[in-house]
Amino acid sequence: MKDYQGKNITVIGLGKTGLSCVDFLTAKKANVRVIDTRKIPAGAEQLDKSIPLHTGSLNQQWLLESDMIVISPGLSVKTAEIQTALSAGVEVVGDIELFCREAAKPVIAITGSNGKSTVTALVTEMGKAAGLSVGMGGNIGIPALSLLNENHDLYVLELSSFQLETTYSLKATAATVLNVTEDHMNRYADLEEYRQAKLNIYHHCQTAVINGEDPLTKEDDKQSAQQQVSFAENNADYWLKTENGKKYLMAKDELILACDEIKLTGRHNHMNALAAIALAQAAGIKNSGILTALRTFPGLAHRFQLAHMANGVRWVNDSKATNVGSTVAALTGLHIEGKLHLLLGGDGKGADFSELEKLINKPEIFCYCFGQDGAHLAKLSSQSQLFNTMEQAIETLRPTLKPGDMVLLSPACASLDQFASFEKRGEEFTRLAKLSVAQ
Ligand code: T26
Repeated sequence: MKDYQGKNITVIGLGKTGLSCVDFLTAKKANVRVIDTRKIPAGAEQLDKSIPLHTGSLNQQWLLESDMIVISPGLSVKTAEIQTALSAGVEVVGDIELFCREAAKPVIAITGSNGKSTVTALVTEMGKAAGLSVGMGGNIGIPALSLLNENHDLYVLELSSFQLETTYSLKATAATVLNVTEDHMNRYADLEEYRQAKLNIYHHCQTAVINGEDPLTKEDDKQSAQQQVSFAENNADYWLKTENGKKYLMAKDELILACDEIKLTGRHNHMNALAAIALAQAAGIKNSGILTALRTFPGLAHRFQLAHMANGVRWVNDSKATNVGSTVAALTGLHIEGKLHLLLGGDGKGADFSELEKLINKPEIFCYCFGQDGAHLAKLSSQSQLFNTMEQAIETLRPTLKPGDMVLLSPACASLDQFASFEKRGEEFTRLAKLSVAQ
């Protein structure tokens, strides 16, 4: 369905994305109703009073009266009321599906357990530096539908596994699953179910960009991309050449840039850079733009960001580390002169934390655990302390800080048990970090 005029369409889940769906569908002259299971949903005050709104539960009757349901990534398709509507023949899609049916320009699509926002922003900068008008959106915080009618030449979308579960019409020019490590086990039966959602990104794509070091990112026979390229340190199309101890980003035999000429640091970021180059080249972005963006892109807020430096202590905000793989990436190859004071905690979403054990049991690492899964995390290492809140943890470690130390918030958990979002958690960390100068 692409002609929505006169159709009864229920949008489930408000917030920025739900509002973008309402705007899009009302402009298409659909009869729109909105449901949100929250009593007071985010964005309710911005919803036009003429749009019927049901809150606090799912309204099964409204769902069954619908020609189509547009479901938020925040609500599981497995929910009984949604399954009942599906069984009754109601079409259930997400906002990304609506977007894909309309988009008339090439789409670069990016998913993965980690690095997807970084790669999305970097590819966007590559396109812009090459002179294109680039519309960036999706899970990165800008609803994809809000990009339509902005006259872009190219779209770059960050897509979550939840968004990919309800997307059918994506035909990306280039698509990648950057990596698959455990996340969202509170919503998936197992890693394979989560992976299968992510692999949907390759369906009907022109070029699949796979991670040569992560077999879980390879397409299976259900997807069938026209072409496949790989990124990895060795034996890949996009790779890292090492010469006299110096590393270089390579595209086949072509030298792109020395790794020390890019602002992103760490091995995982070299992989992110290779993936971005692969996607950009597959979409025909000129090398001049690719090089400019690689040289200048500073990385994202809340992603291993230096929040404050005082008295020789670095305070690093990696609040975006909402899963174990992300914290593993932060700790791998990290060199610190003094001690590392690591803040861990929040909602682990049913994760297995054991991979952290070998990385955090080191003489120079001290763990400060908090939140819903704090006790679980504190058991992983001998030098750990348990607190209720991140603030209490920081007030305890603050007097012990010495020049050369690092305080790192890389919590391996979602923030939603104690914060509105990982951004708010990162802002709170930064505020507390900056208190350290005032004495
Ligand atoms: O910010 C953090 O700390 C962690 C965020 C995670 O671990 O990745 N987020 C999610 O898991 C997640 C977030 C999953 C969104 C899906 C979607 C959104 C959009 N963000 C979130 C909640 C949309 C709707 C809702 C809630 C709804 S919708 C509905 S109906 N009833 C709801 C952490 O309660």
